[in-house]
Amino acid sequence: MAFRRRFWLPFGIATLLLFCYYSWLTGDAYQWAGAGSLSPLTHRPHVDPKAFDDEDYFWRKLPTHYPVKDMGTFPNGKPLTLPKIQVVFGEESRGDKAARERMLDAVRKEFLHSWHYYKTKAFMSDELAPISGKSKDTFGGWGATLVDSLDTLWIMNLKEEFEEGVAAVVNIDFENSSLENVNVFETAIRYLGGFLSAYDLSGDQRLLRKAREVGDMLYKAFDTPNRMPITRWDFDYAKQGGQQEAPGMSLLAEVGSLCMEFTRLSMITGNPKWFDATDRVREVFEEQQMKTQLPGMWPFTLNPRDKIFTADNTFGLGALADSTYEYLPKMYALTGGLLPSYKKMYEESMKTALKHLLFRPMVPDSANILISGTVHTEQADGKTNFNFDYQGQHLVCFAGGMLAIGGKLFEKSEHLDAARKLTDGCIWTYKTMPLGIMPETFFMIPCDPSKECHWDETQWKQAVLKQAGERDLTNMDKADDIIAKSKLPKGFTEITEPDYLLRPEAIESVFIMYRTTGRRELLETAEAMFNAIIKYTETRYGNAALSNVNVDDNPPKKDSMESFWLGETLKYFFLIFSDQDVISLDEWVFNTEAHPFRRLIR
Ligand code: DMJ
Repeated sequence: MAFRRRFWLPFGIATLLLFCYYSWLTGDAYQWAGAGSLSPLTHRPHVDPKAFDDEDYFWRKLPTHYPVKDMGTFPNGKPLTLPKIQVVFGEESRGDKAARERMLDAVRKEFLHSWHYYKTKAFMSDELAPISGKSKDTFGGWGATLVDSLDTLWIMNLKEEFEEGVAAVVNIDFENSSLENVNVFETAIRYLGGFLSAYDLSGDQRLLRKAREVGDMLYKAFDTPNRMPITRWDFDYAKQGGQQEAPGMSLLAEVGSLCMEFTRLSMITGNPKWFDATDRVREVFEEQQMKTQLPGMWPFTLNPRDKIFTADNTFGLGALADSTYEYLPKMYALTGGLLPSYKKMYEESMKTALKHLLFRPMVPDSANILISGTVHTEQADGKTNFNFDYQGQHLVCFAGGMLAIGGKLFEKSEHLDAARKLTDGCIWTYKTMPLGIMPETFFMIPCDPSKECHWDETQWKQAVLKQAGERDLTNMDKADDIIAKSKLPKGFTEITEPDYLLRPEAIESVFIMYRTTGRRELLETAEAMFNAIIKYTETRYGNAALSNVNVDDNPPKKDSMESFWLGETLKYFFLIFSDQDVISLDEWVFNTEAHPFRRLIR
């Protein structure tokens, strides 16, 4: 016995040491580097501080005018066990699997078509012009399409192209910009988000270094007296060390949706400064939330200079606002539930949105769908009146996915119900349009919520007349004339912007609904959407935005392919046909540009 014990002791110690060394090497250990608390992150590569901690980097060395005095830190404690977001998928027949794999090939092929021409004709520029084959710099000239595409390349298992991409991004120079005025939000979601996600997936330290460079650059936009960010940022002035101030007017989405990227960067590097920067913004959002003209929600424009968000009276979930709301449940998921303020803000905002913004449109097949509109408040005689725009937007299609995630995380069945109906509203719109593609913006007629919702042709025609500004709502000939001239499908009262800009929001929500419900018919929906989009957008050099989807054939194209086509739209199309454990929503959370970040999980 004594011999055995003596023999096993050194062996046991050696094994333990080996295990510790391995854990240190792979980073497969507890980590919220530097911020005080230890949290388990699986499959985290080891972070070598020397690889990214360059004290001499230009944006880091620039003197700070308004230094932070009381740097905030990430909360201590273990991440919570949060409810599962994804459903457990059942067995799949061989035929179904084969059909899915065919779609994966089709999506990958389409990606490679655009990628190939981006590489040969526009590499390192922000965008490829898909008709002329020229290049464009629209987002600082730092290779937006390249950075936005890196994680898609990884996910599609195009590792050679990924390697080539990583080797190229190393040379991006964030000390100079092709734009005088840099959009901080777009830079954060596309570049910082792109680098962080590609790093989270691959563990390549070169990507972390680039993320830190962008992070240090953007951090300078927070060097204002009250530490609120400048959203449209004078790059050269900042570079020359100018004294800055937050603007008196900024767009909601551009102030409210920097937190995921900044927080993830702090989580990985262990430097709390980025977390601290957006946590100060969060404090103001929380403080102002119930004081606005539609308590619970924030208006489209804010005043960061004075930290007052009460002046504007227009509210919605779409353009100008969207990702602020999207990031509330996602921040909670990202940080393992350690920031309850985001849960609270999400719950308050959705209580208001569900009550005041969603409407059921009157449509010929009486489909039970929802659309999210826009509301203008008006204060009169101590009362708030609401003026509603029954407007639908492609951009607002993200909301189904957001409510599905929030509904699962916070166990709210009414959110799951709204998520389904909102996503079905987008699917309905795709199906109803002549090319099978949803337009950018349109108007519809609401059902009266106090009555059963049935199609009424006369009521629709009256709504068309009203939308056109006609006074005589009985003139049915005039209504027929407008309907014929504008080619209005039944249910729509106007198609205000008939473009399709290669946007992802509809397939994003269809993907999230599929992962959260397992409804197989969503795969058919995705296939139909994909086929329609490819049929009409494909060009010799890539895929082009369409300027009118309300035609029977040959939609006119624009010489534009935004980076989100490869970064978002095709990624979501690929993921819906992938196995459910490829970027599981229980391990990853997407930023608003579809870049998956690793969640802090127990
Ligand atoms: C993307 O850049 C992001 O999703 C953003 O939040 C708004 N929409 C575009 C794509 O449509």
